[in-house]
Formats: sequence, C-alpha cells, structure tokens
Amino acid sequence: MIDTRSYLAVVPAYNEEGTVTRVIRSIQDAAPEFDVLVVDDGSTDSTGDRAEEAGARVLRHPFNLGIGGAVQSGFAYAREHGYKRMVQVDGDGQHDPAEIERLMEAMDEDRSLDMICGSRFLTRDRDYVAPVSRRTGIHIFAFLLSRIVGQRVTDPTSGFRLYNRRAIALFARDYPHDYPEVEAVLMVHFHRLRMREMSVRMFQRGGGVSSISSGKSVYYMIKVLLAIFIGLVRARPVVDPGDEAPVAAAHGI
Ligand SMILES: Nc1nc2c(ncn2[C@@H]2O[C@H](COP(=O)(O)OP(=O)(O)O)[C@@H](O)[C@H]2O)c(=O)[nH]1
Ligand SMILES: [Mg+2]
Repeated sequence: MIDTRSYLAVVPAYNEEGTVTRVIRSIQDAAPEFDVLVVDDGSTDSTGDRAEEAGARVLRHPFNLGIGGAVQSGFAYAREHGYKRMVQVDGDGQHDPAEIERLMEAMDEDRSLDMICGSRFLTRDRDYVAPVSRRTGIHIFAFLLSRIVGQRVTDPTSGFRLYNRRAIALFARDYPHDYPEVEAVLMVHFHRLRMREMSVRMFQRGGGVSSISSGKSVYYMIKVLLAIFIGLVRARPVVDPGDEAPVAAAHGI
C-alpha cells in the first residue's frame, strides 16, 4: 500500500525529458507537502525514466492519449488514493511551483471554492507573452465564457489549476480530451461548482514543442469554439460530486 498524503501535484508530460526533472525538483522545493505524480503520456523520449530518477511517482500511458487523457489519469489517481487537493503543473516548465502556496492559501481562505485557476492575464509583469494568434483565441474564449458562466474569466486555457475533492470527483468521471481547459470551466459552471482566478506568473516553454503550434491554432480555435457550443446544448450528465460527501464525511472532512 503506497502511503499517500493529502495533496497531489500532477505533471502531465509528453516528450519533456529536457524539463521534467527541473519541474519535479521545483515542486519538491516549493511545495514539499505535495506528492508528485508524473503522467507520462506515451512519450518516445526518456521522460518517464527522468521522472523516476527525480523521485516522482510515474504513471505511464502505453500510448499517447493527449493532454486531456493525461490529466484525467491524474484525477483518477487522486480520487483512488483519497487526496484532498490536486494541482496541475505542466511538465514543460511554463508553470511556477512557487505559486502553489498562494493557490492553497486562497482555497484555505474560501472553502467554498472547488477550483482555483492561475491566470497570466491578471498580472502586469508578464514573463511570457503568447503568440498573437493564440492570444486572440484566448481572449475570444474568455469573452464567451465570462458571458456564459456569469463571472469574469481571463485565462480559460491555463492548465495551472488547484482542485478540491469535489472537483477531483467530477473530473475523475468526466474530463474533456482535446484542449480540455476551456470546456472544464463550463463543466464546473454547469455542475454548480465554484471557481475563481488568481494572478500567476507563466514562463516560456522550457523545451519541446507546444501542442498548439501556429499552424494548428486555427484548428484549435474552431475545435474549442465548437466545444463551447456543444457544451451549451449537450444534456448534463447527472453527476453530483456531492455523492462523494459520505466518503468525505468518513474521512472527517
Ligand atoms: N503537446 C502535448 N502535450 C501533452 C500531451 N500529453 C501531455 N502533454 C503535456 O501537457 C502539457 C501542456 O501541453 P502544451 O503543449 O505545453 O500546451 P500549451 O502550454 O497549452 O501550449 C505539457 O506538459 C505536455 O508535456 C500531448 O499529447 N501533446
Ligand atoms: Mg505548455
């Protein structure tokens, strides 16, 4: 039986041998109370071995499922092992683990929050400026989502997010696959969970290539816009994360 603590950092990684060790080390330094799980999404390089060498737990997908599948494996692991909270930190070095403590404090201050999203657009000092095509897409998604969910959303594609048990339960059951972040905000809204954004620093990719290269950004835009509209019309699966409450109660939460 693996002994688990209360908090899990999930690092989705696809061919990130150049950055994954540094990411794991910076999580271990900045947030030592977190267990670290690297989801090696069918990498063809030595991402998994590097992660093990750095002392992380490694979940290896036999083949590449894509970012949505990689992160959902993290949610399933978090639920299976009874973690109270889970944070996603990308394996490419774009997220700053030193910001995890601030996300945790915000969730401690307001226990009714189920998801806290790190936004790079709420801070003036930007270490990273996304390419114009990508930024345009993000602002269009942000505009649409803010109207649909009735609260200001500035960075709907950020993967740097902290989740509590209710959100873990929801996403362990159902998590979007391609470019999941935007649809996940819709799901939180339609399942009456609560979210807020916080300003965080975002860095350039530390190596490798983004899943959204400039050539792909038009496909990305259309795909996510379609997902938003389908999200609006699709029937809501009756998934009440609340039914985890008995388990939570049993754990004295
Ligand atoms: N590109 C890509 N990244 C993946 C995949 N599975 C997991 N990831 C990881 O997901 C994280 C975010 O992906 P990335 O391409 O950086 O997306 P971006 O930051 O939104 O441009 C990175 O740590 C990737 O290594 C996949 O199938 N493709
Ligand atoms: Mg990235």
